[in-house]
Amino acid sequence: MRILIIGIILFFIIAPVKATAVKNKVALGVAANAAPRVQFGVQYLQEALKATGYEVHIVAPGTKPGTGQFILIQTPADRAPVKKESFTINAVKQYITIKGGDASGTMYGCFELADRIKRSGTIPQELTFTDAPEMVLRGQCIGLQKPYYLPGRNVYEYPYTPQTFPWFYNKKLWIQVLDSMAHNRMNSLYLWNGHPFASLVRLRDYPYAVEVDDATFKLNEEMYRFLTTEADKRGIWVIQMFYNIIVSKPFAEKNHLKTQERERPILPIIADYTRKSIAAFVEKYPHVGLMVCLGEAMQGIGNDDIEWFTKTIIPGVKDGLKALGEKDPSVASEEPPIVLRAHDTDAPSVMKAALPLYKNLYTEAKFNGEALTDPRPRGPWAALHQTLSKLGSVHIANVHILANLEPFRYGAPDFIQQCAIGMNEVLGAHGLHLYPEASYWDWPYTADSIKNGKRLLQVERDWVWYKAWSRYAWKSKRPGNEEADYWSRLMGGQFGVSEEKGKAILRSYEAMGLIAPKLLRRFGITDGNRQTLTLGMLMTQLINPYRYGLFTLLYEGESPEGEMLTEYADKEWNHQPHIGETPVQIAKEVRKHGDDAVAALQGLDKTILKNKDEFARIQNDAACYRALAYHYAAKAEAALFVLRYKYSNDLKDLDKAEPLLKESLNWYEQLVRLTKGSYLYANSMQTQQRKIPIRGVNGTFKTWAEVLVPFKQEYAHFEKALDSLKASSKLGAANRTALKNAAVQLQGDYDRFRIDSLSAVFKDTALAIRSYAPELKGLMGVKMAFKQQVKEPAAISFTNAKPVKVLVGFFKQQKAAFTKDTVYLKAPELETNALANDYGQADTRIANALVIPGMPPVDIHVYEFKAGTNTLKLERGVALILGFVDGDNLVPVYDAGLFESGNKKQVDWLFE
Ligand code: GTR
Repeated sequence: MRILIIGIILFFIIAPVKATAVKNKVALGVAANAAPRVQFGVQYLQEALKATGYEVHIVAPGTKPGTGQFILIQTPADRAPVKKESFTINAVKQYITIKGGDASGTMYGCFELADRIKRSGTIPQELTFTDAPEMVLRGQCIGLQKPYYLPGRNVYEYPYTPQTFPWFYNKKLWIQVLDSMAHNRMNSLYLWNGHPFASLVRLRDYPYAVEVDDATFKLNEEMYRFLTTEADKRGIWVIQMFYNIIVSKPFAEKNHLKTQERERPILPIIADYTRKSIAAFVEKYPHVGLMVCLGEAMQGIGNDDIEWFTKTIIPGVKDGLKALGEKDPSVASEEPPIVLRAHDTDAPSVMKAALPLYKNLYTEAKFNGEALTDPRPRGPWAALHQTLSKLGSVHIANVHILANLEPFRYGAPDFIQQCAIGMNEVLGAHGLHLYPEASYWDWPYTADSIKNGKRLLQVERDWVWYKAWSRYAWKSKRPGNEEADYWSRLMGGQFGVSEEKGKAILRSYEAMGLIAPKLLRRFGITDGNRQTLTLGMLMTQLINPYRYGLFTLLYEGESPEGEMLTEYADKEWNHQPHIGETPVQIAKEVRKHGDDAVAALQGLDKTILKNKDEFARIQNDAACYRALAYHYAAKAEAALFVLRYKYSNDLKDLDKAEPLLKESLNWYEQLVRLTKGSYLYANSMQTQQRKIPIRGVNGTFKTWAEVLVPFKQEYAHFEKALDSLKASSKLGAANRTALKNAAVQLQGDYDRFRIDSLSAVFKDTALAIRSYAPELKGLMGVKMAFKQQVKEPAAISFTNAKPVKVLVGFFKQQKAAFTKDTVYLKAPELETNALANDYGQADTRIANALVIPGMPPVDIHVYEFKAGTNTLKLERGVALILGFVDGDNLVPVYDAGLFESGNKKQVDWLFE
């Protein structure tokens, strides 16, 4: 017994001595010729050990471990096949092995051990740990794009130059970004651009196509090599994305073409130029992948996308490979990977045609459109992903532009984790392609307004965003309590406070993180960046979303089952049961999330030890989110009373809406105050593509202060309308005057039709008008041939002495958004065609304007032309040309409510 006690005492005396001795020296066994990424991992481990107080020596891996601490780092070549990027750490007393399934795995093993040592302050003496990623591709993207168009250029057209993208040439910044990606275990970096080739390769047959000067060209080559080498060292694969069909400006000018034109067929010269550009790129940068967007400048209907992919792009890659093989036979057999985007194309059909030709193909589709709304997409949207993920190639879920999160911070790990689980379980995705959290078009900066004009970096401000997505892309299912501890520790650490206080910060982030997804999926017009959610919505957008080109997929595929405001009001009035998530429920929930977000941070500011300014900004974001939530909630409730009035005709319903509308306006004013001085803008895409709540041309309507003006106007209008309604019950119907035919000389032989009941509208069918919006009466339409429109694009030339507007009727498509309708021409839509507003045609003017029995409802858009000889070009697909009116004729914007099944009353006039 005595001996035992002495033994125990001795053990306690000796043990710490021994531990200190161990802490002093560590030998790392690494091969001198280890792969660069292994060396990168070793370097990180070495730094962690040094920072914890160890003395580190690198020795040959075969060195016999002595008495001290030894860490053997290996990528054994002879192991049974293991998962890519996997690793195992084994620690038995002072002997540790890190074994990677490949060089990346070994690097991640080094990171894992280093992080454990940093956390505990000591080297583990007993550990068996194996890890491998769930998602094989974990990537983030950076846009070589700007918030505005470059002079004389169109959307996506941004040559790589130091003037436009100074950050692209900043090596220090790249290292910071790549380091943070590597430590988050991201393995792919996508660069987005319309037509990057003319900044990176010079073609023998088209030397004039290069669109940067010689010095810049050289610099671009240097930067591209630097970037790909540094990325590779960190296990990151660079992928260059491009849109089709865009050509360089000098190429377009020399060949008298437009740089991009959706209506044009595939021209041999463009195909040849593109094929050669791709070949030259593959030859020059064989380790860079390609991501292909078969849109937005290609014809929507027909087989152009399949043709282009199989006859231009894939052959271009093969040509490049062949040329490479002739120079260096060792790389000839490796097919560089091609990622096909499902955006604006029928990806399943394209893949079907392409897979027999090329094996190394990946697919990619947007997760929740251009927003974050729902972890588990449904319906047609989920079906697209599922179809693609079953092809046998790797399918990647793309968290695209976050149009509903801009510009505030987003750091709700739980919501992100649910999304990663949804990607796996629902969509079958094995890859993640992550956009910046906000300010995509303004990389590398955030929208925060900081003293002295300083800018914050996205890579720093949005660290939670990047860390959380990568963490759950690596492994999605992790116990909730462990996750809460993990994030609380990190968040507390950021501000030098305890884990307990970190928990409060996490609570705030989680609450904030639910507000924007819920708001958009219950009240939004679109999942696209056509709408900036955080700027609010007009009342007419809430009560009549159809008029603004409602993107129904948002509700059918990217939201849990539930009801829109209009459906809810209809069911209430008809005493029908509600289904799923309701607007009333969401109004209540978001108010609570706003309160929780603010409350969790209350008082903490006094205890913050580090990064005080950033903490104050998070507090401000929480207050912004609360104001936003209350603003939307009150406005949605007001909208429900307005919608009720449609059925009840009872002014008391409008009376009930009034104070709620006022309340929402008050909250908006608060948002204006909170964002003034703290944010430069709400949205980073500041071109005319943005429409909701207010058109954002030339950088306007990007702040809350600007949008407050129309919000006040609609409130004032409503008050007046309500007063007059009370004074006289007559005011309901707005007076509308008929539009007048303009004098236009058509070139060619066309039959015309007069808009009236029973008029036949096509040359080759008996389809005829039954009813029409009153202002269309008497307009002279042009009879098109239905069958021909299905097959070919249409072009009508005409001469007009004065400016004219052409009214074009689009049939509402019946198919899901990702497939291409094979009959009807899709109305110009900025979600899939960024040029859709060149003639002012993007907006629906008169919705549901005609009834042609047997045909879908018709929306009218207007194309504006100057005096002279003009050509209206329409892509393939059936549409109506309903007439020409003088340019100064006001075509009203409203919903005529004409459906085959009957008329529907509108109340938009109360607000405008
Ligand atoms: C459009 C969006 C563009 C771009 C594009 C795409 O809807 O307006 O900014 O993101 O989608 O997916 O490439």
